[in-house]
Amino acid sequence: MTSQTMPISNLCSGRSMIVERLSSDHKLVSSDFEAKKQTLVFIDQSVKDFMMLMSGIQADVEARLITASEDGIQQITQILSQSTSVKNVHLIAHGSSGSLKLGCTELNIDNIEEYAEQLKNWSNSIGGASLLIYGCEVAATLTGIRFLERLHQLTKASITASTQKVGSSEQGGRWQLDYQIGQVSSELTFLPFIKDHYSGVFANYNENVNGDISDDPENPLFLQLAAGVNSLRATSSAGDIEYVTVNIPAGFQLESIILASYNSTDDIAFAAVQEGTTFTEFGLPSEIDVSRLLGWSHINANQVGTNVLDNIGRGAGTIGFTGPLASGDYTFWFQQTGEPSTYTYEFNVTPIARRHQLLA
Ligand SMILES: [Ca+2]
Ligand SMILES: [Ca+2]
Repeated sequence: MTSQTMPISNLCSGRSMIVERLSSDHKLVSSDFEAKKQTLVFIDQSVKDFMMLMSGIQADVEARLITASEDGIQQITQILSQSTSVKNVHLIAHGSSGSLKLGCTELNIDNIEEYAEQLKNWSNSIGGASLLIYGCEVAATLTGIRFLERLHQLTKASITASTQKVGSSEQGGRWQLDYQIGQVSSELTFLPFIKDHYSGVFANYNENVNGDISDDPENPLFLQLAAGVNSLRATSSAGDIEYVTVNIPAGFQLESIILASYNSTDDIAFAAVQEGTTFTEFGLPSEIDVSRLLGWSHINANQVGTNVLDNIGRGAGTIGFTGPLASGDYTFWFQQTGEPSTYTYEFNVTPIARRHQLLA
């Protein structure tokens, strides 16, 4: 099973108070949105520094936040239904080949027909207009092109997207979109300081697109986690190991790791974690010093849809932990020693200080 086939409701729970407040604050600022604004920008709350992006939008452009805890397609459909003179719509969200993460849903080649009615409604406001998709590699591979062609048929919008990473050049990204269906004239609507100072790229990690995750415990793949859902899709079998360092930014916590999919005939995969940017304990379980692990757990299909972070924290003989992981660097070791297994982990990052403040 892939994440595309997961019931959408699994991910759309727990409306975030802080996000709701940010969202409504922004609506107050932009309550003068009327027909005269012709460009509408949707920014998914899970992209890095989304508030910096919101603040970097040009004055003649309307920006709306897609909140992480709700169905993004529904949010966009609702806002577009109130917009009659839009000429350009920009979507800024995490992407991968033929896939866009919008709120708590992922719109992709496998589920686009489930959203066909809503996407057809978009054509009432953006039919003949331009849809600019700023998500990494959405147009990459034949899958990406098929996805965009179907999106074009349903929305009747001209579409432009990228075959490459989008965002900071320091992260290998670029701001120009290089794939186009129909005539698209609009430029990126950010103020110049965003291009100079924004440090993120709009990507999730998918081994099918981005390549095998590092087998070297001293040089793991590095992933900068952002607020919201960060997904990691990997395939491993005998001999293939995935080492990945994640950074949880200050002020945020890793609230959960949901096993979103697990495809294998073999149920003995596992996950382990240590603090820091390398993994020091590797080898057969009998050879490693388990007491140096922060935690570990077997991973199997029965855990799909559940939070495996809790299981990892209860690993026998480890340092152990309960509840969310605080900000900092952590290195994960994911492996399947038997049959080829494809799995997707979703790292859910939430703000801490503000949340405590709201609950107090
Ligand atoms: Ca690997
Ligand atoms: Ca792999």
